[in-house]
Amino acid sequence: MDPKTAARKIKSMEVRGALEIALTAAEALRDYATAYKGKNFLRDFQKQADILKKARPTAVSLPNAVDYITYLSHEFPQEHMPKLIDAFIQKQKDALMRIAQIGSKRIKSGDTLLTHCNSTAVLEIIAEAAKTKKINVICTETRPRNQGYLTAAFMARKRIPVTLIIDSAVRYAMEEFDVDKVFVGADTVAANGAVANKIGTSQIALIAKESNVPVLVACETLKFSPQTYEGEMIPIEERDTAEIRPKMRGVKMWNPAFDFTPPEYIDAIITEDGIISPYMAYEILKDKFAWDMVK
Ligand code: RI2
Repeated sequence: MDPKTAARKIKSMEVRGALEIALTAAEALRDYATAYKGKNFLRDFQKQADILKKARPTAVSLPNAVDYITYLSHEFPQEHMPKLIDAFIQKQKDALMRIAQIGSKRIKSGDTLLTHCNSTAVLEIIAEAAKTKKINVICTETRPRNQGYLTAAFMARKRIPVTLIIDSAVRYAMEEFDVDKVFVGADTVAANGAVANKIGTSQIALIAKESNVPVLVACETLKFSPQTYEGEMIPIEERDTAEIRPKMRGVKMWNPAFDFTPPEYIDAIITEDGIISPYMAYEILKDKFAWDMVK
C-alpha cells in the first residue's frame, strides 16, 4: 500500500488500533522504499513519513514507528530499508505474542474480566489464557464507534463466554458480575505513567478503584512516548461529531476519542519486557528510546 492510501485509511479508521496503525505505516514505508526509483530518497522518504505521522494524533505508536524508520533511513542505504522495516514489524509482532504470554499468567481460572474498546494486546492475552483457563469476559460497546462489538465477536469466535454491555453499565456490572480484573490497551503511555486510551477508560479505572478491582494495561513499549519525556503534552484526537449523531439545532457536540488515566489508577502495565509499575515508564523511555533522544 502506498503511504497516502495508508494515511487515508488510518485517518478514516478503516485501519485502527494503536499497533495496527503503526504496522500499516511501516508496511507503507517499506513498499515505498522498495519501489523508489527517484534521485533524492531521503527527502522524498521523509515527506511520506510526515504524511503518515499526521494521520492520527494520539497513539504514539504511529510516530514512534515512523520516526524509528526514518532514523534507519539516515543510517542505512535505501536498498537495506525493506529488510530493516520487515525486521521492525516482526519485532512488534513478537512483542505482542510475548505480552500474551506474560499477561495470561495474571488470569486465574474462573476470573471475570472487563475490557473496554478493542485492544489487540488484550485480546491476545485473553485468548492465550482461555487455552487452559475458564474465563468470562464483559465488554463495553465503546460508543461512538462501537469497537466493543469487535471484541465481543472475537470472544464468541474463540468460544469464550462474553457479555456485551452499554458503556454506562460499567459500575453496575462491576458488582453484578463480580469482576476480578479490568484489562485495557493503550494508545500512549506518558513519562509519568499516565495512560491515554479509548475515551471512557479513566471512568472505568475510577470505578475499578472504588471496587478494589485491579486495572491492567497491556501494551508494547512502542506505545511509550519519548515526547512526554521532553515535556510535550499528548494531543487528544477530537473526531467528527457526526460519529455521535446527526446535528441537532442549537446543540453543540464534543467527541474526544481518548482520555487519560492517571498512574495511581493503574496497577500494572504489561509489556513485552515484563510487567511494570506505571511509575517505571520513565525508565522504559530512557532505555528504549535512546535513538530518539540522540537524533
Ligand atoms: P491495540 C484503540 O484505538 C483503542 O484505544 C485501544 O485500546 C488501543 O487502540 C490499543 O489497541 P482506536 O484505533 O494496539 O480504536 O492494543 O481509536 O490493538
